[in-house]
Amino acid sequence: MKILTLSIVCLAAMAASSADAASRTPGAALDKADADHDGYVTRDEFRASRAAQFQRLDRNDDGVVTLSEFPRLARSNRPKAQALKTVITHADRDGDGRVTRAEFVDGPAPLFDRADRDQDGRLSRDEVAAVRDQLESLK
Ligand SMILES: [Ca+2]
Ligand SMILES: [Ca+2]
Ligand SMILES: [Ca+2]
Repeated sequence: MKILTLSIVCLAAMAASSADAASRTPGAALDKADADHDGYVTRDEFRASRAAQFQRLDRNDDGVVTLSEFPRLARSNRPKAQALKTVITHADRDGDGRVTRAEFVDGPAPLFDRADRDQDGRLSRDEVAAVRDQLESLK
């Protein structure tokens, strides 16, 4: 349950940091990850979407994300700042207060693992829909 909560926070932060209104829900973030639009989100596509996400979070483009990159967010929007803090804390596996690209992009993907019910390494529309329902029922 803890892992699922983290995934939700993670996706919420992903959605929050995106300027694209269509990606403001966790489910939409997953839909968006299907880069070749074949109806399946593969592990590579999921990873690529995390890489894109990292790029958006890394505002000064130094390959490291820290909370100090979001001074305005921290002041103006508490829930988002809290979500971001949680994401950074969990992604920061060596605990140095900075999240590197490797920590963020190559870290474990509990949401993907959980959503991939038949464990074929890709998420079908049904699998994405099921996890979206789950996430939305927890709101
Ligand atoms: Ca795909
Ligand atoms: Ca770190
Ligand atoms: Ca699957």
